[in-house]
Amino acid sequence: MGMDPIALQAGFDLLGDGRPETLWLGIGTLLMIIGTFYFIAQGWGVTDKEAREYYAITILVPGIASAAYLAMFFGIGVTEVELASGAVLDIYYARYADWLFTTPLLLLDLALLAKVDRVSIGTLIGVDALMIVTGLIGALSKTPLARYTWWLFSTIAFLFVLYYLLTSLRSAAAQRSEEVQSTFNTLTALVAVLWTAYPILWIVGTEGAGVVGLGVETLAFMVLDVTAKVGFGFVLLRSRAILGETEAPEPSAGADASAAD
Ligand SMILES: *C/C=C(C)/C=C/C=C(C)/C=C/C1=C(C)CCCC1(C)C
Repeated sequence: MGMDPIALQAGFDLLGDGRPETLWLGIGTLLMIIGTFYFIAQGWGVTDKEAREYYAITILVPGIASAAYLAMFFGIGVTEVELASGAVLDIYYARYADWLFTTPLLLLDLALLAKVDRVSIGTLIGVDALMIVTGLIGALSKTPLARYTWWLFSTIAFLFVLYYLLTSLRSAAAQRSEEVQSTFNTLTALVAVLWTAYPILWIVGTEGAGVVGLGVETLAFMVLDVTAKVGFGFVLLRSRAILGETEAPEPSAGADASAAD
């Protein structure tokens, strides 16, 4: 079993089942688990009510992704799609299950920072879910026309999400403290750049034109996923922006919360 340059480029068949991309899926699993436990350790003992909300949401994101990556590593959540041309594609659909839950949670973090109302949160998350589901339909489609049409549908939904973040949410965030504004702007820039890479990778990768092979594509999705989840959480949870506006206990909080630190 020599490691020729091509094998190095595409990954390494760790499980011996003919899937060299398991190297990247295995590394992705480890990094997501490390991120999850790092955030848990960081959040241990945090008492601020608002901060705890951000911790709960942000810990769930790499937690869910750990499960999806581990499943894909073991070959669960992957299916063969036979195209009209006769070619057969390996589609890791577990990604879409991961993204269907994790992208709304990431957007929820931003919506909480901006303090927008429930209708705005619902709209943002609804359009985001539409983006993921239409992407999945595209990945499972059999003809190039169908695949590119669903990609376009999903990409339009994505542009709505981005537009909403950069307009409504951004102006809502502008009403809040300096700390919140700067964290919101950093995270939104991170999302704008990283999330834009997903539709591009999909269309040049095996789901689209096939310019990029499955090994390189799996590696690139892994780097994007880890940065968009663990990197995002790292920036958010280190910021003082997640602390409640007043440290004073609410009237209903009970006697134990009234002792000032
Ligand atoms: C942690 C995972 C994240 C942040 C995933 C984000 C995924 C996207 C922004 C995916 C977008 C897609 C399109 C806009 C069109 C093609 C299909 C998708 C699902 C790759």
